[in-house]
Amino acid sequence: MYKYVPTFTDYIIQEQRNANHATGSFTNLMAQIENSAKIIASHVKASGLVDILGKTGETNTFGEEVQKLDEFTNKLLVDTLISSGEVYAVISEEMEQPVYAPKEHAGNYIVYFDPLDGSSNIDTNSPIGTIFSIYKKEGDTLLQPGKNQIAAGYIIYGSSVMFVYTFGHGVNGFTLDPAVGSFLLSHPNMQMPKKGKIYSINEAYYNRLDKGIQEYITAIKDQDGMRARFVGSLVADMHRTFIKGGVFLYPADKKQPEGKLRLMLEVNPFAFLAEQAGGKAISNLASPLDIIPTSIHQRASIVMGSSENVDEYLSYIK
Ligand code: AHM
Ligand code: MG
Repeated sequence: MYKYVPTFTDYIIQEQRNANHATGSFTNLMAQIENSAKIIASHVKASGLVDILGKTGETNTFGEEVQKLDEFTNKLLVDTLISSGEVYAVISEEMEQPVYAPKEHAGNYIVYFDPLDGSSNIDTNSPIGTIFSIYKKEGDTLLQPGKNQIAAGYIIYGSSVMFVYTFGHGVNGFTLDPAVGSFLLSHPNMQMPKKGKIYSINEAYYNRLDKGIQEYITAIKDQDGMRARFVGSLVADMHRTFIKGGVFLYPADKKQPEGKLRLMLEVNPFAFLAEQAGGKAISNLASPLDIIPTSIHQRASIVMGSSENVDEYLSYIK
């Protein structure tokens, strides 16, 4: 029997209807990101072939000169967003400097994105993802605290492709139907379990961690049913945390005193999503969303996931 399932397009149009005074700008911006996600997904799928063709210096099946996948995704997103007419500037993890839209078609949004996070996983066929975070322009600055985000999300290129997204009213997940080419609402109102049995940290850095964090890790190993998982691809590790619960940690340590992950590009979008899914996120005992950023590429420590797991972590640190 036929069952109606809303597509991502249906969903954002509905959002626009629900918003007072919506002009369609945000809907257009989201549609551009969604379309880019589909193009990136098809290239990620063909990445094994692109590699082979790359080695021979040939063009790929699209007749394009072969580029490394992360360079390709970066350029695609920059070009798409800048030409959309909806952005004031874009900031990518792949580029040191922001790119500003030309004055004649500059819009009101600032988009931060990591075009292909976890790209060191491409060679091994492990999941990778795109992360994005959207702000409304306020004055000339690109630096706003994460609590000002109006939307954030990620696309995971795994055994299926999913687009997971919040604009501050819960989190919704859409799965790409490859036959039709549409993202279908498969995970409405995603909520993280209150407590999970998985902890996710690069434990090779154990000896460099603060004592409180070491004690916490040692203690949770004794809990019944506790398991460790670490893909090394933030999108994959966090996607699992949304579905199964648990805690993800990338703390600061002796070698990386600021942590590794980027506040604006990785930490804040996931902190926003985690809170919207009923979870918690903290950086140095406070919400990363309150940090006043001083540079677009600054790093921040992060612990996030199911609320009870994060509270338990805090009880060891405080
Ligand atoms: P990248 O942006 O260079 O891909 O690095 C970010 C990735 C995250 O996806 C992941 O959580 C982290 O780096 C893993 O780092 P490490 O190799 O130190 O464990
Ligand atoms: Mg990254």
